Amino acid sequence: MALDELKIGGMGASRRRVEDNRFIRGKGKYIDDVVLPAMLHMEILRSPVAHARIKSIDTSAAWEVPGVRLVLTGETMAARNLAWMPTLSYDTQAVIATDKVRFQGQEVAAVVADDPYIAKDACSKIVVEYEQLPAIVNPDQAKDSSAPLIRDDKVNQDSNKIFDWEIGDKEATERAFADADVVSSLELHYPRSHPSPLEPCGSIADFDRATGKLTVYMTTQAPHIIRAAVAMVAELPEHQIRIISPDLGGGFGNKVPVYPGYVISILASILTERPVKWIEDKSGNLISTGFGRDVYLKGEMALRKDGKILGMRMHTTSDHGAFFADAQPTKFKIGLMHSTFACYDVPAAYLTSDGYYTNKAPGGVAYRCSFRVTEAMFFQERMIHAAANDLGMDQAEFRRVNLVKDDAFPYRTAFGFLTDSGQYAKCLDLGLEAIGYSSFKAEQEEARKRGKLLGIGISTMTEPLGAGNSREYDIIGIKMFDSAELRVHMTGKAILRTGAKTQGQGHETTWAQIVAHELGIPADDIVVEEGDTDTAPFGMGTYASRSTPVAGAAVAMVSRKIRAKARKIAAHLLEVSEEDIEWELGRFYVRGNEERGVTIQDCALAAYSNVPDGMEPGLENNAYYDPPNLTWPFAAYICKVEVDPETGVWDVLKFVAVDDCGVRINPMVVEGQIMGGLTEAYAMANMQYITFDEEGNCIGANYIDYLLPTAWETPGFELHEVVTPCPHHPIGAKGIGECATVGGPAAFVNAVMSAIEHTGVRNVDMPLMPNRVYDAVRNGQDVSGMPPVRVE
Ligand code: MCN
Ligand code: CUM
Repeated sequence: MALDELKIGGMGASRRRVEDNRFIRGKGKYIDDVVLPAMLHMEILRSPVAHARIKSIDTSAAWEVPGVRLVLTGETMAARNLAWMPTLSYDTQAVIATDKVRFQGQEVAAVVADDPYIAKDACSKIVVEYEQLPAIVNPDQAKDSSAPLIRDDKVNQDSNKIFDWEIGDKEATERAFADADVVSSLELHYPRSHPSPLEPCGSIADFDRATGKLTVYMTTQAPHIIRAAVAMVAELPEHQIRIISPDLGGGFGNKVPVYPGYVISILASILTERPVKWIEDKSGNLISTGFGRDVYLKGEMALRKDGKILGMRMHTTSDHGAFFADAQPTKFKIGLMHSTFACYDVPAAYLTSDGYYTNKAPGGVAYRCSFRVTEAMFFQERMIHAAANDLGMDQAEFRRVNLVKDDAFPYRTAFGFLTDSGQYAKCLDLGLEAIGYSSFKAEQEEARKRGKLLGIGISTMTEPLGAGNSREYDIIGIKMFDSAELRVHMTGKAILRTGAKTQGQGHETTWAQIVAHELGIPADDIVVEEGDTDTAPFGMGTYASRSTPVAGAAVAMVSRKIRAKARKIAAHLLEVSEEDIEWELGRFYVRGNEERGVTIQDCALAAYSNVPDGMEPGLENNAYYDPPNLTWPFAAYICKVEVDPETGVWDVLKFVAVDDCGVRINPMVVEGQIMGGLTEAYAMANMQYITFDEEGNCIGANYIDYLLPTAWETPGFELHEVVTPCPHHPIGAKGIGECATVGGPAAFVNAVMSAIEHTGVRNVDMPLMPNRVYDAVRNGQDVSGMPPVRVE
C-alpha cells in the first residue's frame, strides 16, 4: 500500500521543473515586470575614466529637463551619511563618488524622473569636471612605491595593499621540499570574468511615510541579509523593512553583493515619497557589478620519483579592484582558496596570499563558486598536470597515486578541512573508460599525420559546498544556518517556505520532492515560496551551493517534525498507542495489521478537526538547520580536443563528466546544473575576454566582445554519475550547483596544453583564444594574459 515514490515526484524522480511552466511562457515575474502605482524611474551616471579627482559636478541642466524629479550626487548621499557603505569584507565602498572616481563605470550621479528615458537624457546633461590620475590595473603596478594611493579616503591606508594572509605548516612544507626528488613549479593568471546573468540587477524601493514601512523589490540571492544590512546602514527598524526578491533571471553570484544602485533607489524613494525603480542596463551590469577571479597563482610541488606528492607551497595575489567587496562570508582573507588540493593526499602544504586595490570595478564576487574555490581548483589541476609531466608520468596514474582513498574518510586535509566521503578513483576510472583513454595515444599519432594536434585533459576535484556551519562562517556577524517552514493544510496540500532563494536552480521543484520523500504528500500538492522576508523564515540565502546542504536539510528536518506530530494523530485516529504505529511512504498503520491505517492526508484533516485531548491543533512547523560540516562533492571532468596549429582554433571532440554529489534529489535538475556549469567553464576557457588597458578602460565591456556561449559553439557533454551519500546530511545529498564551473576550466585548458606542450609551452592563460594558442605553438612559449593590454 506504500506509495511509489517516483510516481508522487519524490526523491530520485526527474520531475519536470514546475517554475518552467511560467518561464517558458514568458510569464515569469522579474524585477522589471513589477510595476507599482505612481512609480518613478532612476538612471545612474557612470564615470568614463578609471581614476580621477572630481573637481566639480554641475547638475543644473539635468534639473531643468521636464519630468525630472530628483538629481542625486555624492553630496546628497553624504548629507545623510550614505556616501559610503560597508562591504561584506569589512571594507567600505562609495555609493556615489564624492572625492574621486576609482574605476571606470563608478556611480557619479543619479537622476529620478517620470520615465527611464527622461532620466537617461537628464544624466547626459550633468557636467562633471575630472582631473585625471594615473590608473593602476594590476597588482604589480599597485605595489610600486611610486604608485598613486587609490584609497586615500581611508585613514591609516598608506599603500595599495589590502592584506597579507597565510595558512598551513611552513616548516613541515620546507622539510618536504628538502626531501623531494623533483620540484615542479607553475605560475599563471586566472583572468577576470563576469557572471553576466541574462537579467541585470535592479530594485524598486517603496517607502511609505504613513506607515513607516520600506518595501524593496530587489534582485538578490540573499533577501534576509539585505534586510539586516538595510536596517544597519539606513538605521531603519528591521520589522519595518520588507525585501522581496522576485523571479531572478540568473544570479551566478552576481546578485549576492549590495550594489550602490539599490541604496540610491532607497534614498530616492524616501526623498520623493514615491516608489523608485532602478533597472541596470546590460553594460552597466558588465562593467560595474562584481567581477570574479583576477588572481595570480604561483606554486611549487615537492615530488618523490614514484609519483607521491610530498608537499605543496603556493602564493596567490588577488586584484580586488577599488573596493574590497568580495562576496564571501568566511573569516579567511582569500575565501576558501585553501580548499585547494583537498582531493589529494598532500602531507604538507603552505599558502601565502596578498590582495591589492586597483582602479577596476570591485572583484572577488564568487562567480559560481564557493569564494575563490574556482581559482583554487583551477590552479590545483593545472599544477597536477604540470607535475605529472615533470615526472614523466601518465596523467591518470599520477592522480590515482595521490587521490584520497575511499577508506580514508573523513579525511583531514593539509589546510585543516575535513572532507566527508567519496569514491574518487572510481569516478576517474569511469571517466577514462568513457572517453576512451586507452586508445588516445594511437589516435593522437594518427591525427598528427593529418596535421592536427590531439590533446586530452583531466580535471579531478572535490570542493567545499554549503556554508555554514555557524561555528566557522558568518556574514557581518550573522551565523550561517538556514531554515524551512512547512504548513500542511486541512486537505493535505501544503506550502513550504525556506530562507534560500532560487535564481534558476529549480527550488520550487526540488524542495517539494524532499517533502514528498519524507511525508508521501505528492510533490504536485506542495507549493514552494522563497524570497519574501515578510513571509519566509530567516535564512542566509543562496550561494556556495548551500541550498541543498543547508536549506534542503532543513526541509527534510521540518518534514520529520510534521511526521512526528502526524504519528500522534494517527495513533489517536487508529485508537492504538503511538508505539504500535508503523510508517510507510504516505501512510501510518497498526503494526501487525497493515490493513488498518490512515494516510498523511487523513492526519492533516484530523489536525484541524479531531486532535487528541491536550494537543494543539494545526499541522505546521519550522526547522533551523546548522550543518555539522560542509559537503564535499567530487567530479572527474575529461576533455578531448583537436587543435589546428595553422590557426590556433581548437575543437572539443568529446567531454565526459562524472559527478558525485551524493544522493540526487532530481537527477534531471542535477544534470542541468552540470551542463550549465560546463558551458560557463567552456566560455571562460575558450572565449570570454574582459580586461583593461593602461588607462583603466574596460576592454570587452559589451556583449560583442565579451562572448556568452550559445548552443551553436557549446560542445556536447556526456554525463555519468557516482553516488556516495553525504554521511552528515539528513538525506545524503551534497551540493552540485557550482561543481562544473569550478572543475571544468582546467579540463579544457589541460586538454589544449596536452595537445601543444611538445612545443615546449607550459602555460597559456585563459581565455585560450586562437591567437594565443597560435602564438604559443609558433613560438613554443607561454602566453600571459595579464593586463594592461595594448589597444590602438
Ligand atoms: N540538487 C539535487 N540533488 C543534489 C544536489 C542538488 O537535486 N544532490 C538540486 C537542488 O535541489 C537544486 C539544484 O540541484 O534545485 C542546485 O542545488 P545546490 O547544489 O544546492 O545549489 P543551490 O540551489 O544553492 O544553487 C546555488 C548555485 C550557485 S551558488 C550558483 S552561483 C548558481 C548555481 O547554483 N547559479 C545559478 N546554479 C545556477 N543555475 C541557474 N539556472 N542559474 C543560476 O543563477
Ligand atoms: Cu559562488 S556564486 Mo554562487 O555562490 O551564488
